[in-house]
Amino acid sequence: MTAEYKVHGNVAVITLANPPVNGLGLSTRQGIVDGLEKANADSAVKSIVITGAGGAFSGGADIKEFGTDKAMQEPNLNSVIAAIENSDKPVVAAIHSVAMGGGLELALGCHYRVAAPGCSVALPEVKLGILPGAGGTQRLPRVLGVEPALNMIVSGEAIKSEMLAMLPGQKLFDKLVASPEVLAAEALAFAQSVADVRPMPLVRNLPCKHPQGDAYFQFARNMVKGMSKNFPAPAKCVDAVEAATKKKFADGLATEREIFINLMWTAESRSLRHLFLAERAASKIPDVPSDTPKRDIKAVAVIGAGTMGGGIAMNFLNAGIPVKMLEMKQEALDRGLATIRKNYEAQVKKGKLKQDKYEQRMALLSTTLDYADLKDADLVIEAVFEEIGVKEAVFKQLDAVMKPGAILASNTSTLDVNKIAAFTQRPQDVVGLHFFSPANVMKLLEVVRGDKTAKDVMATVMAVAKKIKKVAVVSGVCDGFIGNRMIEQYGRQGGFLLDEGCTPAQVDKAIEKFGFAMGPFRMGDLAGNDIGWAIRKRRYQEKPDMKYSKTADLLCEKGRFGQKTGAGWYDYVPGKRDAIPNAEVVQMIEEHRKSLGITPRKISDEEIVQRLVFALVNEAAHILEEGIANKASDIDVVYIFGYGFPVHRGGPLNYANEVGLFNVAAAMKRFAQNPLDDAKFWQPAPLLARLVAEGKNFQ
Ligand code: T1G
Repeated sequence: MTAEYKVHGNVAVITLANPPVNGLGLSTRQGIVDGLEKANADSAVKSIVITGAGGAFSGGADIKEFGTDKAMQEPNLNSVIAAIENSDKPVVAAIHSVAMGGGLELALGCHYRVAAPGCSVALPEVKLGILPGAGGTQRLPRVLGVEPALNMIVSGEAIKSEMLAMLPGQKLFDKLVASPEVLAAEALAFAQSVADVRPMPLVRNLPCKHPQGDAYFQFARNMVKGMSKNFPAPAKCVDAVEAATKKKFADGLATEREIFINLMWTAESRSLRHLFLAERAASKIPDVPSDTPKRDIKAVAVIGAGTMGGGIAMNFLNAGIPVKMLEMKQEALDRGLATIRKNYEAQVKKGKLKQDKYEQRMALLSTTLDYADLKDADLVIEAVFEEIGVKEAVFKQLDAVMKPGAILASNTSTLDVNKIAAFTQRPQDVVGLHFFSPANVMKLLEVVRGDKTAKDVMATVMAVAKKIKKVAVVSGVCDGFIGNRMIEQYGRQGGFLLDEGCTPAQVDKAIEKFGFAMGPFRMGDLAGNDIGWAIRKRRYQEKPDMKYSKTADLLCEKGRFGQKTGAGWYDYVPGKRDAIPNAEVVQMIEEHRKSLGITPRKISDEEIVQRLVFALVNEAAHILEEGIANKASDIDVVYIFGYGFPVHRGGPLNYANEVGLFNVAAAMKRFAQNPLDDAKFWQPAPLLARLVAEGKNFQ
């Protein structure tokens, strides 16, 4: 049972013990009910305490149980809370560290709540596409007030217990103890002090009103509308809390329950729950046990003070890790330092960073022109020009100066990490750390594992990634790793669509309606069309049989590289990012079409989206079966955190599962018959074909 029962004097203590966060899975729920029965049957017991073992009171319902019959099996959480409220003896929740979701709802069902400071209190269900489903929308407004409660429920954000305890008139906590260390003793004493108090207070019996009712909820609905594009849950949170102010408790609870169940079955909620687990699963490497000893990373060196080097350095400075930055020339160093300062000063100006924190971070940064100064770093990351000869020179230098056991990382985005490792005598210490620009902002980090990269190096860099707040995904060595390899197919389809009859604006609008923040052409203008141009030039040499539309080359030959040149697929007004369609570009595309003898056709938004997204899916299937990615959910994580794939779709492979792989393959078969497309590419990857034949999904 994952809830322990022990009697201390005349107080029974039920301790949730379901690591890592005391998720309220079936066995834990059953353990609570059994404990309550025992305590109520024991005449020596006068009151009851419920608390959590380890680092949490409870992180809520067990997310890993969702979608299984256990999640709904009795006693469900509402039944557990009813058992608490119907107890003949007072039940005191002793809350510490984390009280979230169902964990907070459990505490709200108790007669009293004693909290330690520093506890993160939240109803984060909205972040999973649902809403609190065990009375949270009905009880929290009764103890905090309607507005603070609705803000917490709609945002899903955690608030510290001591902050909530200061809210005027709050009835969430009956006592806030001085520190977590005294919580157990104080909760026992509190339980003894209320043993004979009758009637026992119940949150459900408290009044719940808002003085400006309708006007307030109308205001709330308007506020929520803006933040919840593509997500139904936030608006439903407003409905549930409004029900708390207008209905009897039992009816409000029934309203909440109905909304909860409906939201649970939405594709948006399935996507968010998938991503919650996928993001955490990404840090697990099948053949590297989580208890693998890690190297100590106390000091970092960054080579290259350009945009990437500066951004990379900031990640470590933000985490309090000293950084030594190396460049070849002083003016490059000065420029790099100035950029870092500018970035921090902008954050200070916006109130996102305190001046003293900024100064602390800058104090951790030193610079040098001499490789010898790097020798004591535990991890060195090179972010120099993306050319194998330059990488060779750098890694040979590093091999000569870095202390034994230092990790040598390359920020390369396309080059072969095995080749880079072979420039050194220590390939086991070489790894790829592919940051995404801007490196101090983008959360995704592709950790590229060389054939010889040691397991403890992998374990170390995954832990470092978490420390610098990156979402790390392991990739094998191939051209483009996971993300860029897939985006190349996405971009190719974009070019074919132009040749066949679309304008850049039509393609962008279709995929932006699907949920991408930016379509391929606006994205090209942002990143710089010359980057793709350089890759295609390399491709024409390396893979002459790989088909590309020539429109992008024609655009680059006109110097239309995008925002950085003020014009790309679109025009841009200096200082603004609005993409203004350009008639000459459309004419250039039309003339190119004519030169190919192509009669343009009307292409539906649905076909545009399918060709762009299913191109990602098919390439992902190849990446999976080649072992470049360890699992399908890792690829979803790459696309959500690195390429702006719409969160409510859960990532390309989750989306393919939602569409049905049979339907994906059928669409690909249609595309293969289009002579202007690439029939070879649209052959389903063997893994995809196998899954379709077996009627299975990507796992
Ligand atoms: N259920 C199952 N596992 C959970 C979990 C949960 N609720 N929360 C965390 N874990 C696992 C997580 O998968 C990871 O596992 C490990 O704990 C550490 O997580 C009826 C229905 C609690 C603030 O949404 O916000 O209650 O990878 O890396 O940074 O209304 O986890 O080690 O195998 O995030 O210290 C509502 C979600 C559920 C809380 C800790 N509750 N969790 O953060 O560690 S729905 C939530 C968090 C609900 C009721 C409804 C965070 C955390 P592994 P971690 P962390």
